Amino acid sequence: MKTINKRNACLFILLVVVSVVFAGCTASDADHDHAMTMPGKTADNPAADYQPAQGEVVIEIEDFVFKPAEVSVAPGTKVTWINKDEAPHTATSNDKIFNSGGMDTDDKFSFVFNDKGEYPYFCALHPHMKAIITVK
Ligand SMILES: [Cu+2]
Repeated sequence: MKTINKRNACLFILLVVVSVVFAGCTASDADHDHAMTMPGKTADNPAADYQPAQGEVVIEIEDFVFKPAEVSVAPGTKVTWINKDEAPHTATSNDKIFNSGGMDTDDKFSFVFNDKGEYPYFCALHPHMKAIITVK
């Protein structure tokens, strides 16, 4: 009887240890999943702390580059630029259809593209920064 109790106690401790280890793993996995599925933090969304509306397209300005530089959208799509650089930038349409004006760090500018066509644009402060929106 005494032996069995000892054995049961050992099994119980083993079970507790296994449970704690398992729970620890599960908890950290859950945290990891949670971080990965938080809105605006998915890998293909460059704007980590911005939560775009459904169908909205986000273009991040980073390291003096529009990312992505070429975007195709359906008519009626809202496009939002976010400046992630320390330096100010603009999103300025070649054809003067839209112009963000100067955007400081984390500033945003949105434009809804209703008409099909090609909309090349650049940064008025750094004209070598070029990109294009295609609406089709
Ligand atoms: Cu710029």
